[in-house]
Amino acid sequence: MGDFLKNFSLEGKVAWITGASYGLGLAYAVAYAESGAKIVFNDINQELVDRGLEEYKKRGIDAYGAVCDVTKEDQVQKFVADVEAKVGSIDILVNNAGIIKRIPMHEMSVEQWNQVIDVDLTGPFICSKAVIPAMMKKGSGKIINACSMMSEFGRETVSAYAAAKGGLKMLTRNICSEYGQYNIQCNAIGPGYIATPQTAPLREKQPDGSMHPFDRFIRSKTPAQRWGRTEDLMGLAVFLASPASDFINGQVVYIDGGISAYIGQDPGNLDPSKFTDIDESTAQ
Ligand code: NAP
Ligand code: GCO
Repeated sequence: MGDFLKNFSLEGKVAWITGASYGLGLAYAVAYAESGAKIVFNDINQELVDRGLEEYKKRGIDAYGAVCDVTKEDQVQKFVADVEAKVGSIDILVNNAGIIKRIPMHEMSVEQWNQVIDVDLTGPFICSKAVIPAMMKKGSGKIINACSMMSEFGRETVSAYAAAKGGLKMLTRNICSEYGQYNIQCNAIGPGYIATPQTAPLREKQPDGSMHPFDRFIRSKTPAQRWGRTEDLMGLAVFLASPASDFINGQVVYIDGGISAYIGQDPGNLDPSKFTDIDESTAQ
């Protein structure tokens, strides 16, 4: 065999995944570590960072983790300086940290709106801004943003989240436009409905033991008729961080079991006996 597969290796790279103590961020980091990268992560408080460090240790991954709020530019600049001194210059940034507030728009306060925009849109701006100068100097870099179905679609109660994730799609294109000449690629992963703590309220069983109505709704919208698993996203995350994707820039790639290609079916046609249940203990 030739050297082709080496293009997918992250050997020697430093990868910073924001908000990666659990959930999708943890899955990206595990995939990167297995592909040879050194892992750096932050989270919003020490308890979460400790939880993350424990998770990485359990998997034999020597990760660097520290508290850093992605909405605070001074904290982010300090985090990046510390990483440069202790681990090395950042080659790969995944803007994963995110929050959602499910509140009807006419009942949402400006403060709640701003919180979501701050974490989900301004956070990626602040973190990208902090790593781009070193990437320009080095002549290479990968930035991967966490887009969503809500980068394309709306739905009840998620106005701020949809506005932020739609904006993040355009920030992705703009980073590509501005920094492609420095061999920096900025792309986004657009997950469908993935089983993590963020989506757990949408799968909660009803008091009578039946499935949450949203669970049936999502299966009826998804040709695969199941929720995504964090492992479903690992291959794309590695590809977009690796030299194999060096000429892919400014794109959002959706991993959604087909949701965005499908008009959906009447939920009443589904046969729940064929549903594979989510093992919530793995939805972390
Ligand atoms: P998650 O389970 O809620 O994890 C997000 C992480 O970000 C948490 O550790 C969270 O801490 C942290 N965080 C929140 N605010 C932060 C801040 N200001 N600074 C630093 N860290 C912060 O989310 P997930 O489901 O893994 O999703 C990860 C990303 O993918 C998010 O951007 C999400 O919007 C996006 N996404 C998820 C899905 C899905 O179906 N799960 C689909 C599409 C897109 P706390 O625990 O304190 O909140
Ligand atoms: C919601 C969900 C979504 C997903 C995801 C879809 O309430 O509709 O939480 O927004 O988390 O972003 O891609």
